[in-house]
Formats: sequence, C-alpha cells, structure tokens
Amino acid sequence: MIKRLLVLLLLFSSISLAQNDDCPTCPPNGSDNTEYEVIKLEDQIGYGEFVEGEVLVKFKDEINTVLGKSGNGLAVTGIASVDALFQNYSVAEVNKLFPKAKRRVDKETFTTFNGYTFERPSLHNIHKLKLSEEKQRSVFELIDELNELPEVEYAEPNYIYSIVEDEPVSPELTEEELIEWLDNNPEYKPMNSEYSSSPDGISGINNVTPNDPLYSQQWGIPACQIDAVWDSTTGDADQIIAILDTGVDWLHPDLQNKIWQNPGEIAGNGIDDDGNGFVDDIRGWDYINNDNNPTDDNSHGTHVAGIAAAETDNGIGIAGVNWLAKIMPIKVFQSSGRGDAATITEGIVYASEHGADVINMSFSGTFRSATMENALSSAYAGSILIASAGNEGVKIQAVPFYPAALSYVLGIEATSGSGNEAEFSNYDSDGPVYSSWSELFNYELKAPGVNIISTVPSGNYRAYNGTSMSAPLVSGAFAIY
Ligand SMILES: [Ca+2]
Ligand SMILES: [Ca+2]
Ligand SMILES: [Ca+2]
Ligand SMILES: [Ca+2]
Repeated sequence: MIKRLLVLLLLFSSISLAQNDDCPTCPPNGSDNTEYEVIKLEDQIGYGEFVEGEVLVKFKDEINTVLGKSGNGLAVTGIASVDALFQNYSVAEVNKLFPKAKRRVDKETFTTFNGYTFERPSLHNIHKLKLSEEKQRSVFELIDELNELPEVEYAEPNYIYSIVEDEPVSPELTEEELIEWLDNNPEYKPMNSEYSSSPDGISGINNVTPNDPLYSQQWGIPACQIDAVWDSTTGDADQIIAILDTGVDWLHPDLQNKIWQNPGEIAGNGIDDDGNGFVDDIRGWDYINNDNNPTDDNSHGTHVAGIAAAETDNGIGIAGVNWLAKIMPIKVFQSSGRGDAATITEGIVYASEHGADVINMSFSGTFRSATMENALSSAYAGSILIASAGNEGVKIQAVPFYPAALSYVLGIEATSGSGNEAEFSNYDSDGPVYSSWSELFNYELKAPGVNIISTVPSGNYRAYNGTSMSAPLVSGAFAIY
C-alpha cells in the first residue's frame, strides 16, 4: 500500500502540471469563472475540413427510425420532415453509426477531474448520411435545415482530423545504426545520466536500469523519475493501452510480445466469435481498410506505441514506460495521417468496449465534433483519456485544440531536455485548473517531447520531436498506476 502511494506521489511530482508562471494577471488556480471572464464559443466555431458529401446527425433519443429506401432509391428514416429533406438534398445513404447503442433511460451527470459537470450522452440514434454526387456541395445547407427540426439533437459535418505532425530528428535506422548516428550527432544525443537521480526525500527507492541498448538515451524516462517508479511496479499485464493512430507494426521485435489479444476471438476462422461485429479481430481493428490487420503504413502509431509500452529489459531496442501493459492497435488514420470524426469515434467506442484502461490520442484539431465528444465522454466512465496538445506553439486561450482541451481529456504539452516548455508545444498559460473557457478547457500535464527515441516499422528506431511523443509517456505511466 505504501509503495502504491509512493508511485502516485512520484508520478504526480515528476510529470509536471501544465502550470505556467507567465500569466501574473490570471486568477489563482481553483478560482471560479465569472460571467465576465467567460469567452463565448460561437465565434470560434467555423467550418473546417470535412469529408465531402457526408453529414453526421443525431436524432433525439425518443425518436424511432426505420431506415430504408424510397421509391426513387433515396434514403428514408420514417420521419416525415427528415425524409422530405432527404428528397430535396438527394441523400443516397443513411446508416446508424452504433447500431447496438441503447437509448438513454435515466439522466446521468458526471463531473470531470477539474470540476466540470455535464450530462452523459448516449450514442443512440447517431447516423451518417451520404449525399448523392450532384448534391455533395450542399452539406452545410442540409445541416442548417436538419438543425431546425425538433427531432434532431444535432447535425454536423464529418470533420477531418490529423495526427500531430511531428519533426523527425534522425532517419529510420536499426538499433546499431541509431547508436552510431547519435554518436556522430552529439547535439541530438540525450544522456540519461544527466537526468537520473534518486528521488529526493524518499528513502528505499532505487532507480532501475533495464538492459535495452538504447535506454541510455531515453532521457524522458529518468526525467520523469519513472525509473524510480519501476522499483515498485513495472505495470500490470491486465492493463490495456489503446493507440488510436495510423496503426501499429505489431510484428516489430520490440512490440510483438506486447500486443493485446482479444480473448473472445478465434484467429482465422472467418467467424465473429465474440459477436462484436468484427470478424477475426484478434488484435484490434483497421477502420481505414476495414480489416483485422491494424498495421502501420505511416510510422506515427508505431512510434507512439513504443514509447508507452515497448518490450522492456529484453536486450533489444528501447524500454517502454510500461513493462507489462498491452497495446491495443486501432487504425483510424490513413497513411497520410488524416482521419474523419466518424471513423475516429468508432475507434474510441471499440477501445472503450474492449476494456482499454487508457486511450492514447496523439492527434488534434481545431474543430469540435459533437459525435466524437459524445463517444469520449461516454468512454471516460471506464478509460483514462490522454491527448497531445499539438505542435503549433499556440496558447489554449487563443485557440483550443481538441480533444486535448476537453475537460475530461488529459491534454499533454511537451517539454525539452532543460525541463522547459518545448518551443513548438501548444500551451495553457493560466495553468491546468483555471480556465477562461466556460467549458473549462485546459491542458493538464507536461512531459518530455524532444529527441524522443522509439520504434518505427520494419524493426527500426527513430528520434522525433512532438507532443505526440509526450502523450504516450503519460499513457504508459498512468497505466502503471
Ligand atoms: Ca469479433
Ligand atoms: Ca526493448
Ligand atoms: Ca484537457
Ligand atoms: Ca488553463
């Protein structure tokens, strides 16, 4: 029990709060927002990039729909006012995004870790519409008309999000080549020895040094005193970290023994054994190609996964923050790094329904999707939600980036070797608790995100800079606890 408490203490003292002292006029943390300080959101919400010809609409929970086709082949819902719009806008397809989601019976409110209370949404009655080709450009007119109907809770575009674009530091290299490259490029060669020290004031805790050859250059681990936490615990094999990203190279030698296996599914029999709607999903799902092979055709997801939970103390490559937790690969971004809100939302629901303890989201965007937020706030009941703040160097008071800014998502900023905010990192200049936004948008934590070495496909390794790298360090650490 005492060890557990020490672990908690260490984690919270070492991964620093997103506090910033450069705002002397800001109210102290924990003060209440006043009406005067509340910035209205409406002006900030614009029309971003979206999937052409697609609309997401949620009908109110009590509304019943009967989906089908009309005589002229257009989609119908059984709601007269909606079907009239479908005719006008030539809606060719309508599908329920979550056919198994139940309607909300009793109102349930929940309070986030910084005190924001709201009603837990249901995923019932969320539909994806596709307009016929000739009407593809009418998305916003249809959305405006749908939002006027009493049966509609909301209608929105299917916004596009991107993985956080991070800056590569080294080429993609084998373990031996990367060691040589770092020797030849000492300005990028962080040394753990500069950060490793026994935690102050706590006796009986030792720093653990695993035998992975690149560990001596994973400065972020000792900088967060995670090597001291390892003295008490190296994680738990029952814990699952879902990586919502471009996929994960699950055959990488430093990852292959760490991949989650779906206990209810039998491999390769062509049957959906656990009845979850996905055939042979033994190791997660690829929502881009709609198959059971969520491998990585970009390299972002593999890098992120390795930071959180690469195999540690196995004599090869890097150490993961979490020695035992399993990686659940969920591919919701294309090789280009782009993904849409509906697809990402399906991935969030998969992670949540299959027991992810932590959902890592190294992506961000400036547009809000009610569909994605409904799924995230539902997932918050059972999963810790962690997201990168993004690499634009912009403060949250000017432009919040989602999902990191949401009050039930831990938004992670990046620090450099000096322990200061990385120049590129988006930041929260009035600290992790106080927010000038009525919905209490905050970035909550900071973690190392410069010269971070991790796994990339084909058994290789690479160093990157970015808040994408900071988030999985926190994901691995939270799963340890
Ligand atoms: Ca299945
Ligand atoms: Ca390793
Ligand atoms: Ca947040
Ligand atoms: Ca704040």
